[in-house]
This record gives sequence, C-alpha cells and structure tokens, in this order.
Amino acid sequence: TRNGGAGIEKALSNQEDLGGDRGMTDDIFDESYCEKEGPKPARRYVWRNIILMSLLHLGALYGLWLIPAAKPVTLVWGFLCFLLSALGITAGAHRIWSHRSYKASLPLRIFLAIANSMAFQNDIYEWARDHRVHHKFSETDADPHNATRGFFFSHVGWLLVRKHPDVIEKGRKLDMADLKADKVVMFQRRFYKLSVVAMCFLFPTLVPWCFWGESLRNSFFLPAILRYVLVLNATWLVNSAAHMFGNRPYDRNINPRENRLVTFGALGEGFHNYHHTFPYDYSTSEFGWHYNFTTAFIDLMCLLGLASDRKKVSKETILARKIRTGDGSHNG
Ligand code: ST9
Ligand code: ZN
Ligand code: ZN
Repeated sequence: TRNGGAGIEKALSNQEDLGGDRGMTDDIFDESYCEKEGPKPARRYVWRNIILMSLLHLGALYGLWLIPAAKPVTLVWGFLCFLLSALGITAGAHRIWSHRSYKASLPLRIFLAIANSMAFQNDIYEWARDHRVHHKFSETDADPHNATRGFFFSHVGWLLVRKHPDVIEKGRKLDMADLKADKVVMFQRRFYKLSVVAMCFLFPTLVPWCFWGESLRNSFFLPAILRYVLVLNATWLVNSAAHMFGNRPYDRNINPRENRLVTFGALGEGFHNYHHTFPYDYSTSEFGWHYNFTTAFIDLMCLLGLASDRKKVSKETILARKIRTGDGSHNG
C-alpha cells in the first residue's frame, strides 16, 4: 500500500503524522477508494469556458506585446499585484483554508480573502473543497485535476469540461464544517462576483490610470489581464508539471514531484512530493525560506502577532519517511 508502515513514523512523533490536531484530516490520501468499473463517462465540453479562457489568454499575449510601451512603475505595480494575488492562493486558500496548516487572525484572514478575490480562482470554499478531494483521492476519477489524464487536462482542461461524477460524489462527503464556520470564507463566497470585478479587474487597472497617468489600455492589459493569466498558469503548473517532472525524495510511490521551476513561479508551492506526503506542514517543504516566499510571509505574520500555531513535521519523521519510501535522490 502507498502508506504502509506509517506506524513507524507515528511512534516517532505521535500527533504530527496525520496532522490530526488541525481539526480536519480530509486532505489525507484515502486508499480505500476504488474507481468504478466500466467505461468512463463521456467528456462534455463547456464551450463558454473554452471561449472565455481563449480570449483571456489572447488578452495576455496582447499584454506581453504592450510591455515596452508601459511606464516602468506600471510593471512594478503589475508585479506587486502578482505577489498579492498569489499570496491569496498560497498563504490563504491553500495553506490556511484547504489544509489548516497554521492559524490566522481575523485581520489577516480578511486581507487574504481580498487577495484571494484578486486571484479569481473560484471562491475560497470551492477552491478548498476541490483541493481536499485532490489530496484525498489524488490521481483517481475523484481528483478534479487527475494528472493521469495528461498534462493539458491537469493544467487547464479540467476547467473546460464537466467534472467526473465521482469528484462531486466524494466532494459532498468531505468535512467542510471548519470553512462553513469561518465568517470570512462565507462572506467572500456570498459576494464573490462583486469582489472579483473589484479586486481582479478594477483595482489593478484604476491605480496606474489614476495615480501616474498610465493609459487605460496598458493599465488593463498588464496589471489586470496579463498578471491574472500569469498567476493562473503558475498555479496550474503545480497540478500539471509538478505532478510529472521532478524527484520524489519522500515518496516514490506517488506522482507529485519536487519541481524547482514550479516552486519559483508559485512562491514555494512546487515541493509537491513533500506536500502530498505531509499536507499539513505549513511550509509545504522541509527547507524553510529557501525558494519559499509564502513561508517567509507566514513567518513574518507570526512575528507581527497576526498568525500562530504553524504545523511543522519534525526532521526525524521526514528522515524516517525518506528512508522508508523515498527515491533516494536526497542522499547524494
Ligand atoms: C482556477 C482554479 O483556476 C485553480 C485551482 C488550482 C488548484 C491548484 C492546487 C495546487 C496546490 C497549491 C499551489 C498554489 C500555487 C499558487 C501559485 C500562485 C503564483 N465537491 O462546478 P460545477 C458541486 S478557477 C462537492 O458546475 P460541472 C457544485 O457545488 C479559474 N461538490 O460542476 C454544484 O452543486 P450544486 C476561473 C462539488 O457542471 C455541482 O457540483 N474559474 C464539487 O461539472 C456542479 O458544480 C473558472 O474557470 C466538489 N469538489 O462544471 C470556472 N465540485 O448544483 C471553472 C462541484 O448543488 N469552473 N460540486 O450547487 C466551472 O466552470 C465548472 O466548475 C466546470 C465544471 C465547468 C469546471
Ligand atoms: Zn497535487
Ligand atoms: Zn495542498
């Protein structure tokens, strides 16, 4: 079995093995699930999404073309918007709300929910539900971006077709009580569309236009459209490339891998073999701030008293796991 012998690690570190003290464990891989026999349901295209995604990417290409015509300060602003919206995904939707890997105070959660709307990747509740089934039923029919269906499907294709019924069936059984009880998450869900219009499109466009007289065209196609598409693709690469290319020092029996290029673009989220092995670690890596802007951000928030209770896997547990199931790539 994929997790055979976990008892050894448990003996080394009672609690932390399943991260049980987070109040949820529905991101732990479930070996008992079996895909249904028989032919797979037919692929059903969602043409509205296909057209909108294509237009969005054409807009981003136009944005690339406009870069030389933009004021440098507009490019700096676009980069800031990239960081902010990326943190709304990494530090927010991913590390707090999907995995409960640390605790955030109300002001920090409000900040991250706003940043999350700027990233426009579905509301936090929907993102976290899809992400929990991704971990629990990784690379099966019940995984929304099942990487065994290929690079394109796990990258963006899954957003362009109807979901496999098992995703929805299994997703409905997840424990989402913690998110339902989080007023910030529920508020963002209720006003999601409005918040996306304001934060993903209006705010990034209006700042350069009002404050330093950038043209409306550059303001819209660079910090709004191009930045949005870059954050989307950096995120999607975790599902596609980091499930296909790289080493597996922690668990050679699973597909997720350590991918340095993805880690760099995704602010520390490419240590994906580690992350699927220890999904409750707030750093998604054993190496702290190394290539991991998100971890540095969370540590800073703790220093400021805005976050606490970071879950970390002990060095002994990591070492025991590497020896037991790793591919040996860290031994050199
Ligand atoms: C986007 C998301 O881009 C990206 C997520 C990436 C995740 C990455 C993770 C990697 C690790 C973290 C690294 C971060 C790195 C960040 C780096 C940053 C630099 N459970 O959805 P419907 C229900 S979004 C339970 O319509 P269809 C649902 O509630 C981009 N239930 O399914 C509904 O029920 P009801 C922008 C579920 O019809 C019913 O099922 N957004 C679940 O198959 C139908 O739901 C888009 O492009 C579940 N898991 O359509 C929009 N799922 O009727 C994309 C669904 O009762 N979405 N249900 O309300 C869609 O248009 C559609 O969802 C669809 C599927 C066409 C894809
Ligand atoms: Zn994954
Ligand atoms: Zn995760």
